Amino acid sequence: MRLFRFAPCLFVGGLLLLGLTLAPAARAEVITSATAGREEAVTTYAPEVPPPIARPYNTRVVVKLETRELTARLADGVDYTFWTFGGKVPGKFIRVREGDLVEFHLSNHPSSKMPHNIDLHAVTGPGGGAASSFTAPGHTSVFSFQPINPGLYVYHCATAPVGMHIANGMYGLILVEPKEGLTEVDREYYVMQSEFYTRGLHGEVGHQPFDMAKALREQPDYVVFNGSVGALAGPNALPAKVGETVRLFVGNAGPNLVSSFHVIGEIFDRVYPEGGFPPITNAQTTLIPAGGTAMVEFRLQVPGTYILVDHSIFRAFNKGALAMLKADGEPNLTVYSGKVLDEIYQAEGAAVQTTEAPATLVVAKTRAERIEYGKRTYNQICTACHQANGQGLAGVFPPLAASDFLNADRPRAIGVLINGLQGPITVNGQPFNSQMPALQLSDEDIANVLTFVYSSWGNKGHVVTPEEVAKQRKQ
Ligand code: HEC
Ligand SMILES: [Cu+2]
Repeated sequence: MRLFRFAPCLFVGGLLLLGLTLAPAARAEVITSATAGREEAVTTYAPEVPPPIARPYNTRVVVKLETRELTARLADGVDYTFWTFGGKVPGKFIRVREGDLVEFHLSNHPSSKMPHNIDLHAVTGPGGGAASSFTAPGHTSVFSFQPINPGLYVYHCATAPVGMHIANGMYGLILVEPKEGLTEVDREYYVMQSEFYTRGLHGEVGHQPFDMAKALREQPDYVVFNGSVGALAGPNALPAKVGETVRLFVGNAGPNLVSSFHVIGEIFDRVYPEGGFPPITNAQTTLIPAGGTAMVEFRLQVPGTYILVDHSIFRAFNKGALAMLKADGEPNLTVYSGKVLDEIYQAEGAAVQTTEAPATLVVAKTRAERIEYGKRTYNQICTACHQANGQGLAGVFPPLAASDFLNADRPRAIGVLINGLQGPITVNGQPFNSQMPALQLSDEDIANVLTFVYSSWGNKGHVVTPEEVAKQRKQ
């Protein structure tokens, strides 16, 4: 039965390839004649994933993807000119069934400056489709392939200079569902790691061009999930509920780095290493090669915010490789008492103490700018511990919102930001005895972030200046 349905597809596939060399009228006819058993693929932008494939047979699946070059946000205050599959980074998620016949249409938007193509790792054949899909601006290429091996695969542009096309954002994932399907889960999400090499340092504001020298040295300024710093953090955290099972389709585009993918506070019940089969069980961190994938599954037993990181940890806390999954639901105090903290503390606690001020990247000219830049620093660095609205975390991180400790003594607060803080303190009547690391912020950054904190959440509204911080640093 299956074979019977499938055989005409192969035949039509052959015709299609042949059709490409024919005149336009003949080509149109060949493609329409294939409409029996033909459907258009559902494709989605990250973090969404197309629904599981319900049909128990193979068919011809039409995938249409458009390459586009556009300028968008890489981090707060930082723009980058991305080259994309589908207008966003990462490119659209494609889902097909093992044994289907994929009719691939790659269109390059007329406004593009570059030709582009696609190499899908799910393709068996030289170049993974690259040569057949080489497409000039304002053109469309069509080719077909049969995804023979089930698994989760990376696709990327492979037009020279290949590294540059990938570095600029040209990648995505294609899932080849096994014939028997994947196990049922409550939620599926699409997460893809990649690096960006910018002329300016991490956080330097304005439009940042690609830096080839840094790419060659493999020293990215940004390592991110889903194309920008914070794409999956704070209000963009992935939602879930306690009791649900979650499957993450995780890709690593590189172009250079290997990812040590980890979810802080979760253990992967199952990992499909390298996006293949069968799964392994009970893994904490999974290695995802550049140009590779993993599928990870876990059940949520405890509510809270789970932080997705590349456990090469400076990438997470200093370069952007940090995403969040927020699980709502009832606490389970047996599984987790709420008193013990995961690795954020250890990793950050390992920071080296220093009294030297690092270079300043942005200089605020007005109080409003100080607050704006300070808010960015807060969201990048402080939220992980003091939480989004400065409410802190009972017993672990003191509140910054309406904090009597903060408001009572400004030089002392500046000192906390310069040197970190350790030992017992009392904030708003609650005792804390843990450690805040020295965060190596510049005088300007400390002035900005404290001005922001002082102007927020019921605090007293002081403006802190870099001069004041410099004076404090000398003591
Ligand atoms: C890695 C977690 C962590 C990060 C990141 C962090 N802090 Fe803290 N912070 C702490 C802890 C823990 C304490 C309490 C230390 C103690 O118990 O002695 C603290 C104490 C403080 C205090 C004094 C107590 C209070 O509530 O007023 C201030 C002010 C403060 N932090 C500001 C900041 C700011 C601003 C940032 C971002 C630039 C920041 N912290 C980043 C963990 C952190
Ligand atoms: Cu390209």
